[in-house]
Amino acid sequence: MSDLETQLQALQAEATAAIAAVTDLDALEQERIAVLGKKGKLSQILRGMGKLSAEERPRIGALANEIKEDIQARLEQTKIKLETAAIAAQLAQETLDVTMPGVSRPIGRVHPLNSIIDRVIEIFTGLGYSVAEGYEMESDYYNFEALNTPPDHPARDMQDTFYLPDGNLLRTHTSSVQIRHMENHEPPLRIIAPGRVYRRDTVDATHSAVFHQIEILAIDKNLTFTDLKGTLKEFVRQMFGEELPMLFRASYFPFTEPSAEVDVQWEGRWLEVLGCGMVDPNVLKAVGYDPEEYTGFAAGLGVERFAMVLHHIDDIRRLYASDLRFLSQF
Ligand code: 2NL
Repeated sequence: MSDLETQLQALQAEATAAIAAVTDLDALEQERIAVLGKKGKLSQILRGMGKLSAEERPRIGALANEIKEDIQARLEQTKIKLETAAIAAQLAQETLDVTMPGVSRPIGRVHPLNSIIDRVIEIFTGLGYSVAEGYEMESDYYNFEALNTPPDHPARDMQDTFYLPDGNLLRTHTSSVQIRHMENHEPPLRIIAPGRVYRRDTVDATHSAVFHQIEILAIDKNLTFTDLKGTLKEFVRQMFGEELPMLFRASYFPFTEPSAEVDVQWEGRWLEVLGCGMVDPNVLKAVGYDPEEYTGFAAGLGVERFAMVLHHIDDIRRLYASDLRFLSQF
């Protein structure tokens, strides 16, 4: 056997063993370069071909080709084996169990007070009203004086007010918003003023020192109590989802004349839902309107009271407790 033949057979044996021992694709590629690469072991052996006799050369050449093809086939087979194993390992690692329960992402919801406010705003904007906002800290003038409630007026005893050291106060109703709006706009106007208001009440099941009110106000030529009744009737129809028997009971507010409280019959019971009236001429005068030219109607409702009635809530404090067992019911 020629020297080259021995070398070639040794290379085949060595490469076969090395390829069989390889465990990753990088090492396999290194082995390919070491054996079959341009400067690899096979090329080195074949450099000795020049010294062969003319009759030996084809035989050794054929043998070299055979060995080369054998090594190539082993490389290719091992490559496929390693790639398949790599994919299988990756799949095993990334296996997704689609039957596993998902991660729960609780969806928030609108607080019952906000949902009442949203609904009332939607109803009145549908009737052509726009939302007006103002300040929670007010002067005596905007909260009382301009609303026909002079310092010695009994209404000031009825509503216990938070007075601030500087003489300002926390608004007891959102009427001040409407006074400011009237000062800055000419009639006709229709506005709705939702907001937080303050009273010095002792907190119990039906009283809170901070609560929410929505007032509505319309000013125009020739507005009458009938316009007020029609507006509130439509409001009640949309709010309760049906027409309800309504009772306008004569009442008193300093800023309206005449004044009324409105009861609706719902689920077999009479419920007081809001107060209303024709804007007192003194209020119109205070904002510079001529009461001979313009009239207006106004109404106010307590948001907490409405929420309690609509949702059968027994204690106003539940509305502020942020207890999800309560809130998630709405
Ligand atoms: C109630 C009653 C009411 C008004 C609010 C009002 C505002 C202006 C002029 C005249 Cl600027 N009136 N607001 C009128 C009648 C009743 O609220 O029970 N609120 C919870």
